[in-house]
Amino acid sequence: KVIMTTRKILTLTLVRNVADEILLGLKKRGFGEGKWNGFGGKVEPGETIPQAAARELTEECGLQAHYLTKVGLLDFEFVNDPVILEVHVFETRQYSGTVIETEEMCPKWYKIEDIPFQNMWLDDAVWFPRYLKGGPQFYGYFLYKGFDTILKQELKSTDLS
Ligand code: 6OG
Repeated sequence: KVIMTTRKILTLTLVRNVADEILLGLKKRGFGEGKWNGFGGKVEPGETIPQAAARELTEECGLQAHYLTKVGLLDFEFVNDPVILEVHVFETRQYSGTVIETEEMCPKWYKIEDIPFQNMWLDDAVWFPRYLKGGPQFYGYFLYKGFDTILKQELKSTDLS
């Protein structure tokens, strides 16, 4: 049996402030509703991936990123779903603007030790510690069955160049 898969390219941006806190948003609607996450969404035609990351950040929390660093790449598969989500993870520490609540997200700064993993995607508990440690870029693969079970996972260092 031949199974065709398609990739959906998404961004996910983590904002760090000078106090080393991280900005997360509580997703108010759509995919991942009710979960805390970084900011991001689908890359649109004619747009580069970093452009999409910057646009989504502004749309979802009001901030303008002046500098985005690629920190990781995550692939998500769901059992019985041919769509693979390819999520490009960025960090910004240089940004301007005022954090605002939007239709999509309710943003809040978190101290590193208070990150609400219980109310986030399960994969976050796996790759966030690696991200927070700094160091090399990471690649993660997660096979979900539904939204609450991870059947397979992989996390390794990589060079996204
Ligand atoms: P919209 O569909 O709202 O973008 N995203 C995930 N993030 C984590 N941490 N884990 C997952 O596990 C995710 N699946 C998707 C990518 C969805 C946003 O949610 C992220 C986008 O930033 C399955 O446009």
